[in-house]
Amino acid sequence: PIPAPRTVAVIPAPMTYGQPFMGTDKGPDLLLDAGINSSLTQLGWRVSSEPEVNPAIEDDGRSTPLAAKNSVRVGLGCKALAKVTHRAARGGMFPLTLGGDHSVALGSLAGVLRARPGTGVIWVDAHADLNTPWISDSGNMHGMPVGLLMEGMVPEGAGLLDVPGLEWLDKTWAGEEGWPKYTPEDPPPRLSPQDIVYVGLRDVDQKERDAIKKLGIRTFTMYDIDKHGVGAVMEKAVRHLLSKDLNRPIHLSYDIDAVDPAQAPATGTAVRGGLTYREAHFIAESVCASGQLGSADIVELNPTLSDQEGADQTTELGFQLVTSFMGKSII
Ligand code: Z70
Ligand code: MN
Ligand code: MN
Ligand code: MN
Repeated sequence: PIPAPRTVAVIPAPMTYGQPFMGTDKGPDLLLDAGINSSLTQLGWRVSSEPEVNPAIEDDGRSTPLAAKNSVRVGLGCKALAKVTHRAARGGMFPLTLGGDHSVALGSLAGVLRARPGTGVIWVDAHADLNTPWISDSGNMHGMPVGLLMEGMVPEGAGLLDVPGLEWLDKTWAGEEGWPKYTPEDPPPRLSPQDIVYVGLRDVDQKERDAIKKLGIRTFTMYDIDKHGVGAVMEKAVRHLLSKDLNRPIHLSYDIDAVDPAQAPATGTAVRGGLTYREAHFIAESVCASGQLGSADIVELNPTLSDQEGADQTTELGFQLVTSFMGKSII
C-alpha cells in the first residue's frame, strides 16, 4: 500500500542508445521544462525530483557476436536506473521514468519487479519489444525490454552473462551496493507470460509473434481496439491482470509510438494506423481508474525527428498522457 499523500519519484532517463537516432535523450527535459512536476503537485502528489540517470557510460569496447547494439551503454544505464526505481518502490513511492528510448524500461521495470515481484504490466506500444539478442533482426535494444525480462525467452544453454552490460540480470550476479546479490528467496527480476498485457500492437516481428503464441501472452492489437472499442479492451486488459490478485500493483509502460503519427509524429518508429488522441487518453485514464497503478514510463519522444510543430504537439501529448494516468480527470 502506498502512503498518503502519495509521493512520485520523477526520474529523468535521457538514454538514446537503444535505437539508431540521437534525440530521445531530449525527452525528459521537454517534459520537465513543460512543468510536469508542478502539474503532479497540483494533482495532489508529493514530488521527489530525482537526478538524471544517464551516467556518461563509455562503451568499454566489449563486443558481442549477438544482436545487441550498444549493449554496454544500454545495459549499464539500465542497471543504474533499476537501482533508482528499486529504491523508490521499496520506499513506497511511485517511480515515474521519463525516457529516453524504450530500452530504459528494462531498467525501470527490473527495479520495480525486484521491489514488487507481483507487479502486472500494461505495455502500450505499436511494438511488442519482445526481442532478445538471440532473435532480434535489428539488434536495437529498445525492441528488447520485455524479451529480456520474460521467462522462457533466453535460449536453453545461454544466459544474460553472455551479453556485455546485462550481467546484473543473471542469477549468478555477485551484487553491489544498492542492488544486492540474488538468492533463491530474492531471485533476479522476471516476468511471467501471464503478468503482461499488450495494448496497441501493429508492428510485430515474426519471431515475436511466434513467442507471443508459444507463451500465451495476452495481446490487444489495433484490430481488437477497432473491433471491440477501447473501452472493452481496457476492461479486459485490467481484468486479465487483476484476476490473479485484485491488489497487485500495475506498471504502465507507455511508448508514444502507440499513438497515431498524426498526433505523435516526433518519435523514432512512427507506424501508421495507431491510437487516436482520445483512445490514447482513455487508456491512460482507465489504467489510473484501476486504482492499482504503482509505477510507469513514458518513452520514445524524439523532438529532432519532426518539425517544431510536430515536436511541440508530441511533447504536449506525452505530458497530457502522464497527467491522465497520474490522476487528472476531466471534471
Ligand atoms: C522492432 C525491432 C521498436 C520501439 C521500435 C522494432 C522495435 N521490433 N520498439 N520502436 N519502441 O527492431 O526489434
Ligand atoms: Mn538534462
Ligand atoms: Mn516500445
Ligand atoms: Mn514502439
